[in-house]
Amino acid sequence: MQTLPLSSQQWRFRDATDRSSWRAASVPGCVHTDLRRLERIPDPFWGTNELDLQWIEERDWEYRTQFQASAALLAEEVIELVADGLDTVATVLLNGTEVARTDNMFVGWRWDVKPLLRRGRNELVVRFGSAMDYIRTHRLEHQPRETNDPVGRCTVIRKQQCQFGWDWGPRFVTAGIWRDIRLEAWSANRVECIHVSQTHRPDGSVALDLVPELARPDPDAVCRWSLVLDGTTVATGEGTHAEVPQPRLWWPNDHGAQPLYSLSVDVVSGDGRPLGTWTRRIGLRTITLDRTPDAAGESFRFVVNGRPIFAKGANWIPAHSFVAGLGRADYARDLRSAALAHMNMIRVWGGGIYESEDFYDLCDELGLLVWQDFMFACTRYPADADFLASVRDEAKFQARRLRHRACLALWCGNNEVFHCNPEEHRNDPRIIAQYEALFHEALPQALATVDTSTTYWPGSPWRGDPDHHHETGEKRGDTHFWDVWHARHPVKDYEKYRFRFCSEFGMQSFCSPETQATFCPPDDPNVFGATMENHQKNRAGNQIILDYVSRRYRFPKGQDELIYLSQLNQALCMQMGVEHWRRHMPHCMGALYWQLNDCWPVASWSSIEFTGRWKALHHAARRFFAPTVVSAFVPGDETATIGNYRRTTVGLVHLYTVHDAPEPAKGVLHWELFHLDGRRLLGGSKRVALRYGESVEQKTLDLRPAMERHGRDHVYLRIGLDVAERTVSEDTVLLTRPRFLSLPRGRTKVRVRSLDSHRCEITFRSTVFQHRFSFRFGTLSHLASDDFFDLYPDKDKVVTVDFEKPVTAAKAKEKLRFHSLVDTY
Ligand code: BMA
Repeated sequence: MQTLPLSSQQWRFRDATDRSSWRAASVPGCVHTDLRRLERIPDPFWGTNELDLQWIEERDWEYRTQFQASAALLAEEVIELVADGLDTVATVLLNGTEVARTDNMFVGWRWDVKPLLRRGRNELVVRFGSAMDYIRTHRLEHQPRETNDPVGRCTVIRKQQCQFGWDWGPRFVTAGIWRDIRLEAWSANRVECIHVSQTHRPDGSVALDLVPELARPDPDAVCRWSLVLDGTTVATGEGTHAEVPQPRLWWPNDHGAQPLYSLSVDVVSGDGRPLGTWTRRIGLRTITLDRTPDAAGESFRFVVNGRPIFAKGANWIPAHSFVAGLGRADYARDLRSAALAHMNMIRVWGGGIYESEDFYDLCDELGLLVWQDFMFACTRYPADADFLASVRDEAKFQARRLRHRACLALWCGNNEVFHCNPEEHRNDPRIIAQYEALFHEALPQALATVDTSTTYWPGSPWRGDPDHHHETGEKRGDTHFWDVWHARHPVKDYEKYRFRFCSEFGMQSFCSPETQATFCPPDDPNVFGATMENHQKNRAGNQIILDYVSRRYRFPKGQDELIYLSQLNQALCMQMGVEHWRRHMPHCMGALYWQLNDCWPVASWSSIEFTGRWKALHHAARRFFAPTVVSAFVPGDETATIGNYRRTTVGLVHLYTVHDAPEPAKGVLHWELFHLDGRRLLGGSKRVALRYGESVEQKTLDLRPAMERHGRDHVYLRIGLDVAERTVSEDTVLLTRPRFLSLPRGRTKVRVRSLDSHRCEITFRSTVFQHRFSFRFGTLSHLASDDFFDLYPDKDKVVTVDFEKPVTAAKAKEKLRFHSLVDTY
């Protein structure tokens, strides 16, 4: 097969509405990034620029290129124009003749264009109609009632939905050739792909079945395959069956290694002609969603290679408002951070895109299981015949593209579509029929023809039926829990329910002052000013942040302190939820918080800011998702008010160990109650056995006598778990709201030692207890092994810091600034 790349040709584009002059364009790309590169629009993320750029979505845009077709190319029997992604309402013309019209961003296209091609110069034009215009003129009978996000009728088009604005994202409705485009010319036949299925036998042996899928069916075609692991060919053979010698299994992060075999299949036609080679990396593993009836209802757990896995992770949204230009490095930054925080699952949420190959490559490499939503979110969708046909094509295209991936754990029909229907619609037979046509028929039926090994789950949340009460989530299925945040319930409400799997829950925070500086004009920096308000897309967001912050912390002396407190609160909330569900392992087998990343700089639920900086939450996640943790359950409420009086119902502290590292271990659990003046009031330790998949209540402490004696505002409990004489998990339990603590002020000593040109070791030592100590280096970009931790009196805390650019110890020390909770007021 011959390939003529078209993405790398010179492209030009213009506003087709007013037929402005042609200018240089990028492919893959989109109109917003092209306009920006040419400086025809200002930075879309800066200030309130977003509001002035809405005209772009109302225009039609035109892209064109010229290319040479050689005699050798034209000599092939079939010449196809292949577009991996067009966004979205496109008319494709080759040498002035219409080739096709498209209206689905999520499918790849392939058209036979040989009759239109000529030797020498050819011209390809792709005209993009305004998506807004399409929405206003198509499927007018479809009038969903918007209940969640500002989407409304944009669901009549198969286009990345969050582009129309979301509660964390701006409205930038793009147009463009957003993935690769090329000509493929072939004769006789073409290899579309190989359907690989794995058989794992009880004796540990693994076999692969290889079914070639060809453009023209050829029952006599022969496969010659090879398997390469770490650069060494481990097996070769002919035929559709492959035995893998000494198979090495692929495991999720923290459960084992991620060996990836490169599988290459040469297909030769019955009459001996080579038809093409298909090469992909595969991981040997089985993944099932185990839903077995049990005493509580029905399990909901992923089982990998026979081992039930507690899913730890977060929800993924598109990594940028303009996804076309993203590359491996962009994805690597956040996905590596996810793996560093001990995540083993990422949910690709249904209001964005099916991600790029780079994304799934990284998930394969890092051991991040992918819960893959189909791209439907939060509102009703049409179900007319054309729409369903387009969705079927989309499902088959995506499943064919991704089914061989080691990381692919689940196909999920949609995000919250059923429950976003207003109450009266949920019982409307016509609306139920539409829903079922899409999520119970079209999608699973299309999938069944293509991917026979990955489980399909119709929606998230789902319980096997549309019942979405919390009590049902304690019995079966997956749950989105938004009582904390959207409904402003107490944070302690995380501990109210024993869900089987919590696939969404979240708390917002502001992004750091450093990230804020990348989009906020210096004369409008106030978090409630025009710019910052435009970078807060949840209408009630700022109020809810303030509400939760005020429940726990003192009135901060400035905005930087407010930002820091918002991050502490967010980290605390997610810790409260995750540890509760981990303590209920194996009844509960998953906690995926909302959300990992941002698509622009904004106040949001993310744990990683748009600039890549870790919020307090991401550092906390690294602690609370660790394979072995000590976790305190403190019944009652340290924030309770009874009548007009502040009362505590806190007195007992239950200490748990939670272990999901594959190897058993022996540990020492220890606890110490301290007075804030430095006195040690009580303490103890216990030898504990740590076994896979077990959460064990190891010790109950009755702190009432000590609290009565010293006052709960003057004490803190330090807990830790050591394995092999190393502390693997530690935390501080407060018995009052932090704002009532009489935190002492002390001195902090710092030693900075250079480890290499980009890396320093920093040792902090404080004379007093400091809660949620945090440090920064101004604009020096870096990743620290820990931050937002507690400093205990006269104990060294050692962290390593990797800087993006070379830095000396002296420079790092000069830039270093630090503070802890006591410094916020
Ligand atoms: C969830 C998601 C998103 C939304 C988030 C925060 O339900 O599915 O639609 O961004 O809540 O409100």
